[in-house]
Amino acid sequence: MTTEPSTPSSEAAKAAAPSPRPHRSGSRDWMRILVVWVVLAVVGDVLWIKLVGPHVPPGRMTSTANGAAFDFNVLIVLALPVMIGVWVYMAYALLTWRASKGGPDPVATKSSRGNGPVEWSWMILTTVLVLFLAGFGTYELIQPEGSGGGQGPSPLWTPASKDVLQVQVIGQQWKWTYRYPAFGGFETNQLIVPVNTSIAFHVTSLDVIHSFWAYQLGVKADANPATDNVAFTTPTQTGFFTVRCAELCGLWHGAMYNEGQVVSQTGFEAWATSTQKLLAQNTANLPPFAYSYVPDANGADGGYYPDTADPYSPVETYGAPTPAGGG
Ligand SMILES: [Cu+2]
Repeated sequence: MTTEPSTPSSEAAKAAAPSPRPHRSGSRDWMRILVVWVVLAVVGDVLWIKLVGPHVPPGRMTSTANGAAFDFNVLIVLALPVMIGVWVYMAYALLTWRASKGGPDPVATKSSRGNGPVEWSWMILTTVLVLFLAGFGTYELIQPEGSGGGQGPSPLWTPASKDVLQVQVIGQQWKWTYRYPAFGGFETNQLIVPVNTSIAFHVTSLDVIHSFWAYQLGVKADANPATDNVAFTTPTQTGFFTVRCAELCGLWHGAMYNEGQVVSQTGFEAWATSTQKLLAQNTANLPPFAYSYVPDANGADGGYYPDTADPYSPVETYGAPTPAGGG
């Protein structure tokens, strides 16, 4: 294409004639953008996967934590190229298609008003991406462990394993206690769980609403009074984890935390049987194990009772039978 010298005397001719070159985008521009974009997107994704991916919270301590970290990485690996694409396009446009002094008017040309291929490919690509992520997210919510985040008393999605350890989590102003129905229903403020074992946390509350958040386990479930909220996970590494209350529950909400531990299966067995013996006297004075409780109404005993007005089915379909005397 030829360029026409611009002089004051040729104003009319200039208005009638198509705009002169430098600011029209051609296939060479798109090729350059594509190459820069692909290179930067691949570099960005590889750097993320190698350097950041392995350290993404909440870590790799359980199946659910692993799943959350994996999902986060998938989102980033798909989102990074989109972000880099926008930046590359913007930088290229600013550098190449900007108006130059004495040059043609940059908004006078047809290509500045729209570009069919760019608009269509942007719409189709982003729609496919968002729909794919919606499907992916839904699938990831239920695999591999069922409802990691707590799904009420009868979860739709349960672990494949039938051998599930039941651990009850009781929120109360302002601490967490735990009961182990498979070991006589003793109650302790220590949360000890075995590695490589499918665990069902039965989360409930004795007073206001709390939220059981075992950070490194990747488990967070509402603790509501008179409710048995179930969350599944399988620890895959031993070690310590923190438990916090994640629902503003009163004056000492911020102090409502403790530390739990994932131990070996034999270590757990030894701890649970010895604690059952050690606490036998206490357990005898506790209300029988149940999946939810009501607090002592007049506070005379300072205790709580099995929730006999439980609106839910007393038959547990996903694990332990209803304990004797409970419900
Ligand atoms: Cu709380």
